[in-house]
Amino acid sequence: MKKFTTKSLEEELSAKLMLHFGKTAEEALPGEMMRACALTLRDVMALREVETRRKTRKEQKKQVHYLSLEFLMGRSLMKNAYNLGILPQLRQALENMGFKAADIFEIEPDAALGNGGLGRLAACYLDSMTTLEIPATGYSICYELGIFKQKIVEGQQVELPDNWKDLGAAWLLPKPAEAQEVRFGGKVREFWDNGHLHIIHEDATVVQAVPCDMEIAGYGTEHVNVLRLWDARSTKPVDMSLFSRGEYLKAAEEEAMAETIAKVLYPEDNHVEGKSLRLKQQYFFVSATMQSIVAKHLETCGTLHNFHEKNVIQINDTHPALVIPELMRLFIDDAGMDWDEAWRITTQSVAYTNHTVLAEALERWPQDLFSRVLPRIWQITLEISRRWQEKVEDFYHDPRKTEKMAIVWGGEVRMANLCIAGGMAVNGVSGLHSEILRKDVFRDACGMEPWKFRNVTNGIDHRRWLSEINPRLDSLIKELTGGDEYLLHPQALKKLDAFADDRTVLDRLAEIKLANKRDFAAHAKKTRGVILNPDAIFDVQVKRLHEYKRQLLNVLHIIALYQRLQDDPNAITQPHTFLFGAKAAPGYAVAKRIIHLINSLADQIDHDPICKDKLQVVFLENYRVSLAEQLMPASEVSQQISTAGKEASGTGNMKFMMNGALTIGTLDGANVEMHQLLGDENMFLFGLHSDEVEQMKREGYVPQRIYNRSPVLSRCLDALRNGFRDGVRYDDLYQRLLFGAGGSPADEYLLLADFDSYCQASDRVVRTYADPVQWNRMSLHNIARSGVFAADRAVAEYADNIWRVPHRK
Ligand code: 26W
Repeated sequence: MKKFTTKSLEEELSAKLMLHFGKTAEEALPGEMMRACALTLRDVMALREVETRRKTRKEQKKQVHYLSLEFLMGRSLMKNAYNLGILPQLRQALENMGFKAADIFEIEPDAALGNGGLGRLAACYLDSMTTLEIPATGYSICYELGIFKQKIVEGQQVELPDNWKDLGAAWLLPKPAEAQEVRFGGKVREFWDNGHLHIIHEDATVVQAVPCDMEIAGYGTEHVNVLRLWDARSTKPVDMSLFSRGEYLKAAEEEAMAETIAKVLYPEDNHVEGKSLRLKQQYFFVSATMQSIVAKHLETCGTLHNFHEKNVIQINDTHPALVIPELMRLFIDDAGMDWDEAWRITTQSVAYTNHTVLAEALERWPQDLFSRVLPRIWQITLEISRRWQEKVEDFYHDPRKTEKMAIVWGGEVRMANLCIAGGMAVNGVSGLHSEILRKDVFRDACGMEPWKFRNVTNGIDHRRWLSEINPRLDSLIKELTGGDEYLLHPQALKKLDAFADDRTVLDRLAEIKLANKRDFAAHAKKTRGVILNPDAIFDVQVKRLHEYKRQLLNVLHIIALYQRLQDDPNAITQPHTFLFGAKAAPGYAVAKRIIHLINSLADQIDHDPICKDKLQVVFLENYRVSLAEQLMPASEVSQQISTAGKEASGTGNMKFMMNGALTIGTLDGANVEMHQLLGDENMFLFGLHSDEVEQMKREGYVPQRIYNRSPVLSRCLDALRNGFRDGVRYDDLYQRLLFGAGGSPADEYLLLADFDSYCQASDRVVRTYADPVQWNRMSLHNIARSGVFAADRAVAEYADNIWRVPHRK
């Protein structure tokens, strides 16, 4: 395989510029250069991909198919160059050709085909599956618009379309020859012929699914996998047969529907609405995917009887749950298998990961919508449901359990129960979360089939989230651990623990953090006009805006600090900067109010001379993968403050930890496991535990009592009502916390209950920061023990325990 040198890269880039844009390097625009880079790297990856595929087929290896409605890929140029081992050469080639390498990397838009944690997890796992040399393919929709771009106008979120494909499509390789047809609506007719039942799907609307492949290079391997993104096309530009029969509207309707299917990513995170377009998106990508997997399997093996031995379908939450009835349809209707065998193979092929326990995020589809849009899938789902219900009745003889575990019930189709019934494994994403699934959310199912329930604690791509984005820390780690072992064996980070008493090492850590903070401050100034003081504590909460994540708790504490400063201008000696980044789902009014509040508070503090060089609040507009990459290396405090029991895992927490930030957090999600590794002495824990949260709710929680008892808290809350210098009042938020509103109980997420404990933990943070040796030592321990949170470890667990596929060790 050809290995690039700076020189050969320059030649290759010049050739691409000439062939594709008719330009020399001197004439080329940065965007054109970025595309030339993509084309160059794609050539290498394409060759390797063909070779990987050839081997997989020849040796009939078992393959993993990772289905997700979301892949939050971010940028690819630096990542691919890094994994291919040519990042330094590419940088140099770009500089030699008269470009600033950083500008070329910066011009690439994020491929933001996801909302948050679940989508980014899928992207990290693609990297690890490839690096571990597992034959794997990711499948999703080629959304024309990714997650919206956020602008803050007068303190409020405004959503703008994210047209990522102009430049982003540079990574996509359309494969029209592998298109599939997906059928919606219409009627199902059954007839018997020769003792065989035949199913005819009539008058269906047919949408064409065209795959666009994005190649995924692994690190330190020639193995290349693919992310297959399905684009939706109308089968014919205009259906002339319908047209000539005078059914103009229907003809136009089909075209319009086909085009809307892949138009836009749903921006709701942890909240479902039974929208017909969303159901169509799910079936569209599931059906296209399963048809192509089944066809390829038949090509290589000539039979479907061993399908489950050669394929495993991992579904990322319930969003692709329709794989279960769709596989049954392909086996029964198309391949003529009987029900029992089809069910046996299906249930040995599919595995389901749950990512949330929030009731409003558990998918349920209205039965009338489901049966109208997917008539054949509905018939099959109903039969699955009937048989499952029989099994539950036989096992429990308890109508309450039958109801709870039912798939079709009360006019709805419950997707989580479908996944439990039709899958071989169900896993949560952290120890605590999996325990809550077993003991609470899926308790009855677990009682019946305990072997299905597992845990795989999430992980992140440590090569991207540490090595690539934090080169200073990467160098130090390599120097101290004796080489680049940690890149493929993240547990080698453990060796850093041995330097806990080495003052020069601790000083160097501090220097690195300061340099990263300066870089971030310079970047923030250049791109946003924000002035940051690099000597302040960089205290960061970045994640989707949701009440359970409790950004509002952070705000309340900052208001308390601000009021302390009003009383005593010397109350703060250490400058403290609170950074927020968060997108709110466009329809989530409360979340948008909290964004407004953060901006009102930021403005208030900005204009108060007392706060100068003491207290600052910054809302970072349009938080996204590429911004996270700038921010993580510069962060010092990581806010992970969700109500215990609600955050399934968190993965931002891991990114911060790996970059040496210290966590202030509750015992929730993966924080629990971080705490087991770090002990009380290396993180700042506070708040109720998940069982205490449950107990408090059972016993009747009355936030007003806490308000009445705590003068500090009541003063903070009153400040919300009275509003800020921009004239905006937040009485609505005050009301929500004290009395409840819109059907939700007062202070649903127990901010008031945890307020005191949070303030104390925050004071500990500041006191500890005043002792740099101790702080840096804690930071060192955090980095050293973050190896388990590498995606490589998580993917190896999936491979060993669920997928049963071999992998590189
Ligand atoms: C259909 C609307 C919708 C969209 C996305 C409902 C639910 C989701 C996801 C399940 C929300 C999500 O991203 N969950 C997050 O998944 C991460 C990866 O496992 C976890 O680390 C986070 O704790 C969890 O909130």
